[in-house]
Amino acid sequence: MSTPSFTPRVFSGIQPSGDLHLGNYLGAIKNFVEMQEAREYETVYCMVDLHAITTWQDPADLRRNTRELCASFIASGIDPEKSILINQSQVPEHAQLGWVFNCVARMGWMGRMTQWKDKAGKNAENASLGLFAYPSLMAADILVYHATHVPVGDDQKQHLELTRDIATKFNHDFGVPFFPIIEPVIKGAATRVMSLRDGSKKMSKSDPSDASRINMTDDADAIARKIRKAKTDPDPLPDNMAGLAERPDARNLVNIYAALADMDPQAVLDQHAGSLFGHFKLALADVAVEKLAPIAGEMARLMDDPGEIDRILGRGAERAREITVPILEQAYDIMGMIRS
Ligand code: AQP
Repeated sequence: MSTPSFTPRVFSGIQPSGDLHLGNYLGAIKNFVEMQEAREYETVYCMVDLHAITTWQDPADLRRNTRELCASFIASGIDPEKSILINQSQVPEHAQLGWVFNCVARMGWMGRMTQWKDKAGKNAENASLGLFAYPSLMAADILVYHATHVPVGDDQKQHLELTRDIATKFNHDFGVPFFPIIEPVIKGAATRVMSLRDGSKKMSKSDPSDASRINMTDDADAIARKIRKAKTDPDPLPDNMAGLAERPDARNLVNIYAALADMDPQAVLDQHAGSLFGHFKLALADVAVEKLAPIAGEMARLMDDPGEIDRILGRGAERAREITVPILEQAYDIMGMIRS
């Protein structure tokens, strides 16, 4: 099979399941903006509402969270003219190709996903079938655009491997190099932002403690308070990263500082070696407030006009379908489905 060349295209998405946090911003949204501005790719960014409903979502909350996620994308610098900005359920080809991939992917592949094991836990019998099939819909989200690059946080690495496996199996089964084998883009100083209360746990919207994360809607006071209360240790900052190897809480704060200030973590230590955390946290709070408070303010302004957000998403869906309809049609044709 000779490999065709694909248009360099970026796709990534975030679930509108509420409490968008600093991990989502540094692990994903900040890179989305950088890739948009690099102008090396077409960029498509998505609110994945069909993924959100793999666990229970109150309808009013889902509607509000989807608009709020859209507002956070725009407030962070995603320009709906430069990028295609969509809500997943408004582009039906995602779910259609998702079904095809349910028939390509194997049960064993899905059962090995650590996110499935973590989220279903001991109660797998009661988890939704959608939660189990989540990675196959994620593969469809990406491949229905023939996307080539996918910026995500470190926790999504395994799902992207599975996307590559699904594309490879489809191409092999039908003897056509139809789907690209995607490249994950996991970059920055904070590909895995950890909880402010426990440096061994990922910062996550499902953590019951609000103090464990900085939410993108937090105001300057809340940001500074949460950083002040973040778990640390009594030792001063070392002068190199090796000195943080056994200090996950301290390392997390240094990485967050570096990612927010667009610095290398070592450069942060060059500036702050010898400081105690009382002092370093003040500096970190300044950087965090400077970066995040304007985004929260702009999100609030955009949320005052939900009609405008809906218009942006409607226009995004139209532009997206110019890409997704022909790709799905070709996939169906390759599989022998009658197109007339
Ligand atoms: N802590 C994190 N550090 C770096 N990146 C992160 N991402 C999420 N948490 C971190 C990245 O954000 C993007 C959106 O992911 P999602 O919509 O699948 O949400 P999620 O990963 O389910 O987010 P949470 O907060 O972790 O939700 P729960 O608590 O439900 O599991 C992805 O690119 C992800 O890597």
